[in-house]
Amino acid sequence: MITKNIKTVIFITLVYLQAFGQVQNEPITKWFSDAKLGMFIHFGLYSEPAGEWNGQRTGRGDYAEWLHMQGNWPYGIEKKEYQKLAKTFNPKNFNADAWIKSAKEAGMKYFLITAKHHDGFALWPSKVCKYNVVDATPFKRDILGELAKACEKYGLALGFYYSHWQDWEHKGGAMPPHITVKSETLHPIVSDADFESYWQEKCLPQVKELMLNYKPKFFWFDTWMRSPHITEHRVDELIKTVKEIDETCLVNSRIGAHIPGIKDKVDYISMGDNQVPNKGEKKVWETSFTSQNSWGYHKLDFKWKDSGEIIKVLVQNAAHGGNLQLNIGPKGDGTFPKPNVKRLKELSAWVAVNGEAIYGAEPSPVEDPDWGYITSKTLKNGNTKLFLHVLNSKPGMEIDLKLPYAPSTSISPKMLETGESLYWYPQHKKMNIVMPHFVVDKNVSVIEIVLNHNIHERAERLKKIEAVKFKAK
Ligand code: H79
Repeated sequence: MITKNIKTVIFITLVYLQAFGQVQNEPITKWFSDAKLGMFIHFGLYSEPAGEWNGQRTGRGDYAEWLHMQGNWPYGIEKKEYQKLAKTFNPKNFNADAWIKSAKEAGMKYFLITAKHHDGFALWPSKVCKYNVVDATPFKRDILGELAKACEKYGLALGFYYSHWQDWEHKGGAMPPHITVKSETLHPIVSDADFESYWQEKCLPQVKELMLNYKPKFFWFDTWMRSPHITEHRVDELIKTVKEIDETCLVNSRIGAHIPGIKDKVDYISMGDNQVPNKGEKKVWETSFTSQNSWGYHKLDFKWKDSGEIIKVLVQNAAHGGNLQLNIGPKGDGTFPKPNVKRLKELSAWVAVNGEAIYGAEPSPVEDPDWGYITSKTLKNGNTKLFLHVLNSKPGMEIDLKLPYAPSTSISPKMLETGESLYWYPQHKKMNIVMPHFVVDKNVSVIEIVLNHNIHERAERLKKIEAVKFKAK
């Protein structure tokens, strides 16, 4: 009798949890906002020439993935000529397991790749268009399929960049406005009717194909502020194509960057290329940040960002509720360039000791200080833990932490990496903290502070008390 009752209680509880519990209420973007760090890959026919055409460095802008339009500067390369690259595309050292393993080791929680970039070439055996890695190249392997398997093995969420607007293979795909101006004969302006045929024949069917074949967790579509042909109606159609198959697959705002109110239609916001904002957004967001100046591997581009800069962007974004998507352009043989190998290892070392201050962390509960950034977590007991990310720390340097109220003297700040307790003294609504005499990390040193209360509740309560006091006056 008793066991029967217990069973009934458990059953009812389970039903209740299923229907109303946390699992159901969790937003579909939760994994993405917790992730903080992802890997972005630009890989395609352009990876082998890597920014060079006929012995000439490609033109203005220097984006290797723009070779089709930037080679033979200023006219761009003829389509037939560019597409010959497929005949020699053979990244024989490509190893999906190695890519995803290094992403995992560097602390990346998800993986995003150019399934199709502007040149219109597909990295999977698309039944929709033969201009793809299996039908058009000697390599003949399903790059996306191998990566999807590796992502599953290492527990990374998989996402696809799909160029839905620009497509330089299909006669109806959009062309960059500046190139059509230079050479109307090489690159004619596309009419809306032609674009519609591209949209129905290639774009929508390929996105559907990607959804069904590889079950991605998110898409990264790409427009800029002026993107003719991408109407609100077409954006709605594309979102529907994704969501009809999987409602939880996330879509980004650059599906229609120029459309008013676009942020309300999508799941997450994509900043402009390499744009690192000074404040957050109402929704979760990300910065796609490339390792060189170019996105695809460029052998003559030596503007490699160092790991210090990358880690600083990571903490700045985390403090404002955003992710960092670090872009890598693998070389034509399918391996990562040496500077990337080094930077991934440096990133890996930093997140190995400071990951707690990033993953699953919330934006700074107080305003940005001038010495760095702050993230926070709410502990199981409801109290707040703060992480102070101190940039370019110097021995014995003093930093001040402004709080919404006078700090309690029982607080004990510690270095997250070494455990060293730090000397500090209170001032009005402020903690003055003295940094260690041996610098812990020259880029970003993290201090952890466990408060014995919840910072938001405490601030709220104080505000109410102040309001009552004000009325009493
Ligand atoms: O995939 C990467 C870029 O290829 C793509 N978005 C990132 C993630 C992108 N393409 N164009 N843009 C972003 C903005 C437009 C840049 C342009 Fe230019 C300036 C087009 C012509 C002048 C850069 C420089 C591209 C060609 C030359």
